[in-house]
Parts: sequence; C-alpha cells; structure tokens
Amino acid sequence: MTTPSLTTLLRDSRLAPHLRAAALKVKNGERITPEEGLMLYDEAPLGYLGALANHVREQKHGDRTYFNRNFHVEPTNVCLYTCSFCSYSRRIKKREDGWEYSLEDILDIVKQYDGKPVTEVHIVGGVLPQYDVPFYTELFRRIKAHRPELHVKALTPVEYHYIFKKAKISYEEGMRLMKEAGLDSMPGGGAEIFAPEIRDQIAGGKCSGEQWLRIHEIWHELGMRSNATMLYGHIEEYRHRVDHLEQLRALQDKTGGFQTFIPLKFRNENNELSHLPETSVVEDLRNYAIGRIYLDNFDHVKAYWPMIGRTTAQLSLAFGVDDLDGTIDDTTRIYSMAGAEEKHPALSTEDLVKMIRSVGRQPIERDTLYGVVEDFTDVEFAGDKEFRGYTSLPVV
Ligand code: V47
Ligand code: SF4
Repeated sequence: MTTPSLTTLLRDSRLAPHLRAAALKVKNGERITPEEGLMLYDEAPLGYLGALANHVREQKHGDRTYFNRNFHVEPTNVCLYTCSFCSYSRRIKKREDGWEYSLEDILDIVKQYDGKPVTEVHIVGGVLPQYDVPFYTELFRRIKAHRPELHVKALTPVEYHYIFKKAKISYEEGMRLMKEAGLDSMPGGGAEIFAPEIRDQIAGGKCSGEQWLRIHEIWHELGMRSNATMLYGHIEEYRHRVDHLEQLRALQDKTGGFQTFIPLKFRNENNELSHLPETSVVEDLRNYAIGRIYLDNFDHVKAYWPMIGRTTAQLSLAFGVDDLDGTIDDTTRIYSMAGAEEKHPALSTEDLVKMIRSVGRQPIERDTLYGVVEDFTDVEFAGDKEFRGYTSLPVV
C-alpha cells in the first residue's frame, strides 16, 4: 500500500497554495487550525491526506502497529436512553427481549477467561437503575480480587454521569471511588458528536458533550488514562467533526490523559437512522487521516476493525492508524474453516498479525497502557510460508 511521501507531494508544482501551506505545517510539526481542518474535510484529496497522515504516523511510530488481547463484558443491553443511532440497546418497555446480568453472572464471564492470555476486560453496556455506584464498585473490587493484573477498562461518562447523579455525589467524588475500587482506565465511548445541535437530536437526554469532557478531565487529574471516540457519518456536518476534534485537542493540551482516538463509522442497520446512507471507504480513510493530522497531541489513532471490515482496517494503516482493535479469539479457526469468517467478528492472533504484516507493518501486542507485551514482527507460526515483502507492480 503506497501513499505519496510528503516530500514527493511538496515537489508537485501543481499543488494548490492552501494545500501546500497545510502540508508544510505538518512537515514542520506545526499545528493546523480549525479553519484548515475544515478546508481539509471540504477539499483535500485522499492521496494528499494519506501523505500527511502517514508522515505523522511514521514520525510517531514508524511501522509499529499495535493490538491488544481483551474481552468485552456487557452487563446489559437494555437502556433507559433512546439514542437514534443505537442498534444495540433494547428499550426499557421491551426489556424482556434483552439481558440484565447480575454481579455473579459477570464474574462468571470473567472467570471463563482464567488462564487465557488476555490483558484487559472492556466493560460497557446500557444504562439501568440497578447498575449503580455500589454495583460497579463491588464489581471492580471483585474482578481485581480474582485477577489483580487484569486491566479494568470500564464505563463511559454516559454511565458515570447517570450513576453519580443518582447517588447525589460529585463527578470528583465518584471518579475517586471508581479508582479506589479498581477501575484502571476509561474507554472512549459515548462521545458521539459534542455539538449540542447534533447531540440533542441523536443522543438526547444522556450526558452532554461538556459533561463527557469534564468527566474525562477529572479522571485525568487523578493521574489516569482514557480514550476518545467520534461517531461520524450520520447527520453531522464537517464543521461538527472539526469542533469535536478541536475540543478533544484542547482538553488533551490541558491534561495529556488521552491515549487513543477512535473514529467510529456510523452503521445504519437496525436503528432509527437506517434511512441514512453510510459513508464510503474513501470518506472513512479521509476521516482517519484528518483525525491523525488534527490531533497532534494524541499518541495513537485506532481503527475498530469489526465496524469497518478487515480490508479497510488494513488500508487505514496507511492513513494515520497505528492501532487495531477488535476481538481476538484464538478459538475462531472453526468458523474460518467453515468458510464463514466474515460473519464472525473475531480474528485469531495469527490472522491479525498476518493482516498487519501483509501491508508491510510491524505487529506489536501491547497492554492497555501501550507497554509492549510481544513483538510479532518475526514470530513464525506453525506451517508458516507467509510472504513478508512487497513486489512492486510493473509500470507499463
Ligand atoms: O459509544 C453505537 C458507538 C460506541 C453505533 O475505548 C455506533 O478502546 C457505529 O466506544 N454505528 C461504543 N457506532 C464503542 C466504543 C469503543 C469501541 C472499541 C474500543 C473502544 C476503546 C471504545 O459505539 C458508542 C457509540 O458511539 N455506536 N451505535 C452504530 N450504529
Ligand atoms: Fe445505546 Fe448507549 Fe445510547 Fe443507551 S446510551 S441507547 S446503549 S448508545
């Protein structure tokens, strides 16, 4: 996969002056403004954005491409809120169609991973009254008592805002209680689009953009780390994406607590926004690239491959992405053997490693805080006859 290098791009005398100016800024490690961010969304071609984003990515990480082994627990798929983009939750009126796990149910799921090489549990689900401060603090304590080294990445400001309000405690007090109970980091969900004119239409009633940012800020002030997402490609306009990126960059300047930015492509099946078309792959790659260029103070940009598919995930590695997320399940061979791997959103470690290597990058297994667990660049798998290099296509 080849995007032109930034130097090659700048040699092109036909490059429009405003695109040249933005490219030079990126080359010199200068920050682009919100106006330039909007200009990139409105006008910049894919190849140009790839050159800029790949430059930033390779300055920060070279070919290193991270992944981690985690598992997800969803305490419930019933939710009080009714976000119009959400295909996942069951309305409270239809709660009998969903599940509501008890503390013991969740601990049983955690125990199923005993002895497996996972480093993280990602806990997130719907919002319901029984999942409150005592429930979650007890859950985190019990997980840590059972498996102390397992990193607990759990809940978003959507849940925290709700449970702290219900407990009549401040965000500061609430996040301190979570830290004491064993919460290690916060995932990036619930951010959607911060601008109220969009957020009120698609995610009305849940925490505001301002509250989402404030809870992350408080968590960072406790010395802890978190991620940030942006749900794009629904009813928002480019200016709302730039505003979202700008607010994340400003908070990161203040705290430095964000690890990863994860753009989430809106998928339109089984939700109230099914009438909206989905974004194209070109638009997805442009969006990754602009995220990488704009968020100069974020170390990582992550692609969530189950949402975009494996091929786009591979392409994203040339458009600013340095981290791939999605279930790694080394029991999935049976599905691929049955010829239905695309229907099952899990890859084996071997598949993921090969997916990364086949586009010329170096796969690195990391823990949640980006400590290296294992460098898979030269690891051989049984029966391995994998081709590791590129052959350039003949130019005719
Ligand atoms: O907050 C919901 C989004 C998020 C749809 O931090 C949708 O490591 C697309 O945040 N189409 C949850 N997106 C997922 C999430 C996440 C995933 C992986 C890693 C991390 C991390 C965080 O999914 C929600 C919402 O923004 N979402 N519905 C949909 N129809
Ligand atoms: Fe779905 Fe989360 Fe909204 Fe609930 S708060 S409806 S789970 S996106």
